[in-house]
Amino acid sequence: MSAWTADGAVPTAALSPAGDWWRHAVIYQVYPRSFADFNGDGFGDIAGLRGSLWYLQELGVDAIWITPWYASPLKDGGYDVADYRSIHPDLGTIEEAEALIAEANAVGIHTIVDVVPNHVSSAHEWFVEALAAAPGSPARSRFWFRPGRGTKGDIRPNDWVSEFRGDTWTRTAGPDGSPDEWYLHLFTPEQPDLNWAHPEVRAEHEAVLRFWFDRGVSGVRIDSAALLAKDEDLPELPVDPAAGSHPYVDRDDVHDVYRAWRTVADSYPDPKLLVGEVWLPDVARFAQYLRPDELHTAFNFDFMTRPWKACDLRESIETTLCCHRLVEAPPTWVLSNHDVTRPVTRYGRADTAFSFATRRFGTPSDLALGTRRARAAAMLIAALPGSLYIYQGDELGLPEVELPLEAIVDPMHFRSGGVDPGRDGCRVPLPWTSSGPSFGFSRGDAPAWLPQPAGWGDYAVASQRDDADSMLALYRWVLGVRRHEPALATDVVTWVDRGSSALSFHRGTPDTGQLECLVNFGPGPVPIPPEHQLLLSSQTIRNNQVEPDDAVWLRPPTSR
Ligand code: TEU
Repeated sequence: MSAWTADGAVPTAALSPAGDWWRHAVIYQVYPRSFADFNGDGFGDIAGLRGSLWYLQELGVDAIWITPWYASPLKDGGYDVADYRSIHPDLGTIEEAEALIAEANAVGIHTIVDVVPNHVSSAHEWFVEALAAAPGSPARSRFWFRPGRGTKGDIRPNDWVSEFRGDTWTRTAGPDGSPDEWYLHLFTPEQPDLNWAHPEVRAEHEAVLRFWFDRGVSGVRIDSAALLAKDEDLPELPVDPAAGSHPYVDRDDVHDVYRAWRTVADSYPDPKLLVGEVWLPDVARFAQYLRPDELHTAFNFDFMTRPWKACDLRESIETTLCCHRLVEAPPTWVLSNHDVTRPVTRYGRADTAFSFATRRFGTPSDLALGTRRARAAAMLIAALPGSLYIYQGDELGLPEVELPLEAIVDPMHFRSGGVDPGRDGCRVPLPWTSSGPSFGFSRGDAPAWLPQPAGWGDYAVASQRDDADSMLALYRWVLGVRRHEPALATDVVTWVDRGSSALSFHRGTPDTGQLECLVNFGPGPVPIPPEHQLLLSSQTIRNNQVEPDDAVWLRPPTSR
């Protein structure tokens, strides 16, 4: 069988001009191993992405962010990078990556690649060299090697807890096999942390940025961006650290790194975009990363993790708009990514918030309800000012998959002692056709690298593409209206009172024309206000009412 392909002509478009395209962009996150497999081995590849650009054009995105595609032992889905200048052989070659970037650029799609500066793979040549070198050697000083505590050195240097749970130190062995120093890893032992006080670490990453910028990428997504700088004494965690004084989260000197990166990014004629993965509860500290000489944007995890409640989401929107305004950075809106539970599943649960700490097997979800809410959520975020991120498959309404235990590969699952199902459930390969051995994901007969559940074909691109009621059709409408609607190009958000269970705001001004977005979070219907023209709705509107968990975009009567 062959993968389903578009029959229509592929429209051509020029890349949007230099400048601040990213302020209003729709950025589609590609997890390449799970997107499309054209060489037929069961792993998605660059060929599959190149051959599917038509789909992203049709969807109407401005850019793609590609999660790590580099050489890697895959101990953490590629976030253990062994070599930034080569592509993992399952995915393709550096020449194919260059061709993809050029082809995407030619059809108006910017490319963003992932950079993982906090750590490298234990297979990276620097770490291999460090292990072979003696304690105190220059090769070890690029990492955090320390002697253990206690008379035998067999107690780890401190008790920091891994971002993936468990401890953060692994003991090495000397050439004769005897126990030696320990090294720090905030994630898995196969991801040793780099020492960002070391000039070679800084220089190498700036060279990596140039390597990819020179190949035509428009920006980088920066992994775990707030974790790089460390207190060189590696002290135990204080009980209640003051902002900026935590031993490794959000230290003040991390900003020097991004100021230097901004200089690199701005040295190009078409300035390059820096997008930070910054998980910080303190919005004022978060905003500091977005000062004019640092990152351009950062993911809005506050909004992403909130429950499906009008007051919570309104509070998050207000805080977001306010903290970004202070530094004149555009907000971003994110419903999910490759680390978190899919929205249609999350929004159908009793607890609709997201937290890494509470993920459990067998959590029930009402998928019909979750899907209804995810449709409304897509309309809500697309109506807000700033840029949007869409994680691959959310536009198809894919649910989180609970994989059989033997299929799980995510270290988060294993490091939780098997309690947390981990993140594989949102990384299951996309269905392109309603039938076939891998639902069109693979052009060969190899099974998809993560098993697709029965019924996966119901979500296929081919089945949704011509169905006006599908999630895919809704996303295309939403992005199409967003692209052309002058009211949505402004920064103006004016709240409108439609009752306590609705969230409603106007965009635009009398000059641009206005658009009202109304989302109903309550148990009963909300009437469409008189004389408002319906532009778009997340469900078919009956009796002029917005039903619970639905959203509408309206044209107010005084507008235009
Ligand atoms: O995720 C970072 C990550 O896991 C942290 O956000 C962490 O959960 C947070 O600091 C908790 O406060 C990125 C990638 O998105 C993920 O896929 C990788 O596994 C991870 O980095 C390690 O590179």
